[in-house]
Amino acid sequence: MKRGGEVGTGTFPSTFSYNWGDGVVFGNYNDFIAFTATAEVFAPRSGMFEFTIGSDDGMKLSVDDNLILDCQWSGGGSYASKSTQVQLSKGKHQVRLVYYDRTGGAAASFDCDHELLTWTETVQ
Ligand SMILES: [Ca+2]
Repeated sequence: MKRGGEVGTGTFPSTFSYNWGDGVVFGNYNDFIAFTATAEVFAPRSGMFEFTIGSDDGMKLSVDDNLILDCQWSGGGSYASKSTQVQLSKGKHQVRLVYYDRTGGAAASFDCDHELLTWTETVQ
């Protein structure tokens, strides 16, 4: 395996909770694997919105390039999760997850206020 090499791309559903255990995380890789996942969300109003991430080993969550959650990034270990609330203005926002697993079990989860993932219909 090439350190820092890209081994492929994929997609996740809007929210997810995977527990790969000791098995394959992606392709043929069950250890020493990482991913960056990006998504765009739409805040239907200005206000506070909740985000939750969970990981084995580590994960970080950024919104509009601001780090808002760090879950075991330096340390890792068994699965743990963290939540926070963030003030968002009405409109589109960029969400970015970075995840890694070293060895042993692997798990990754993401959830947020479902209001951010709801289609808004505009009748014209
Ligand atoms: Ca692990």
